Amino acid sequence: MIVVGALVMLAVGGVALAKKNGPGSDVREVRLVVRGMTYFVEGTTDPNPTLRVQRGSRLRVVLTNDDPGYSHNLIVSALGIQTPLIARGGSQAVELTVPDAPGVHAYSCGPHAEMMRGNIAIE
Ligand SMILES: [Cu+2]
Repeated sequence: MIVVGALVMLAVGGVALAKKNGPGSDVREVRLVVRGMTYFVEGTTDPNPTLRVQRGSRLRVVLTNDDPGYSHNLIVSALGIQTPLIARGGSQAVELTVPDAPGVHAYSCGPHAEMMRGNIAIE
């Protein structure tokens, strides 16, 4: 069950994650939007931001493609994430349990990894 809660700002340098509070629900959601061959956290302007997540937590990542003419995906090999390629206007969600081990891992877009890449920091 998912209950929409308040938007919570994490540590400085991190990103806004929507924390969903409710009975039996502690999933944090990060919403990524692709524009101009670049990942953004929805509602922010920091390109290819470092995504900060808590070890052992439940995480939902929603990727939306708002980039005319190009299909994109999201790959985080270390976390076993690989979405299908998404055409403009499409979106895909993945939900996972973050490993219970701090570390920094790369994320990227398969076809455009040279431009579309960043880090996910498990803290
Ligand atoms: Cu791409």
